Amino acid sequence: MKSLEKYLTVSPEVKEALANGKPVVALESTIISHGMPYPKNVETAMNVEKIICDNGAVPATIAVIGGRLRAGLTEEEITYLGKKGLAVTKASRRDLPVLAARGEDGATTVAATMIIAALAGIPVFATGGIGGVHRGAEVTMDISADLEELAETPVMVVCAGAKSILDLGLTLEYLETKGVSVLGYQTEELPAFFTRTSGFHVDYRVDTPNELARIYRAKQDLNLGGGLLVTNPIPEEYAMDPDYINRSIDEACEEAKRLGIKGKEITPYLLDKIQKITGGKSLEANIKLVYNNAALGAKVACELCGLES
Ligand code: PSU
Ligand code: MN
Repeated sequence: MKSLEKYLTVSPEVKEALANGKPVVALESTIISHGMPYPKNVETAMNVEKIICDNGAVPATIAVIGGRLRAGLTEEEITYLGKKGLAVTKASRRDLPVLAARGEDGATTVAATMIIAALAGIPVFATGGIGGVHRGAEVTMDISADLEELAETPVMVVCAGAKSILDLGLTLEYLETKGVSVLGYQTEELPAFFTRTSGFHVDYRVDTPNELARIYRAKQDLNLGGGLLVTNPIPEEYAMDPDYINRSIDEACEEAKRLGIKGKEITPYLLDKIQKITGGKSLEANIKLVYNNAALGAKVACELCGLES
């Protein structure tokens, strides 16, 4: 498609895989530039790519570089985004046309990564956590564009649930309204990122990558539109103590409120603050759960390629 080529560049490795029906897993870049400090961010991003390869799929890290929507980055490009950190524009749906027209860089959120993955033809995307309905959203109206994207764009997002920096109950209500199935991988309970439990139920428990693939396929075949949310709990051995992490999150949320931090700054602020309050413990858990999601994403992508069409 000519108009797409004007904006989109798919790396040779990813292009080859897609053309030959091989599994590909999309990865976001806000987690690199705004979610973790350098150099851990780059180290983690490279390990995630390796885990995807080890599980039989091709990684496609997604970002906007020099105005081009990119699927599949080199190590140098990942390092560039990781070093530039917060100086890179955090790019969600609204930011894409401006960055593309101006030739600027952007680190893509879950929403923007889904858009570019869908344009490139990649159905599976693995990350850490998604954005959602923020605490106090009944007043601030702060609801992440990630949720709207899940409603509209046909990409399966594998995450570890959502952090309780969000209102998890309202996030689930929003997803229900938008018709997004929330699938718990080998669990009935919505995981809360650092912990395996949250007190909320998922819509369905799904026990195998094959069934996840079949649910995705059915959604496409039925033209239901939109994506799916797979919530994969952090492995037991890396899970944090719920009281400890929830106290740290509450403290971070109070500090953000006191400082009047709002809009797109709030999520990166809270992630950084929680890392500082926990003395880096939350960062270690964060890295481990991303690895776990990358492996599951690769397995689902493989299953999807194996399904009869
Ligand atoms: N939640 C996390 N880690 C993250 C993010 C969210 O636990 O890195 C990032 C993701 O890129 C997500 C974005 O798409 O923050 C959501 O930002 P906002 O709430 O401004 O939409
Ligand atoms: Mn927001």
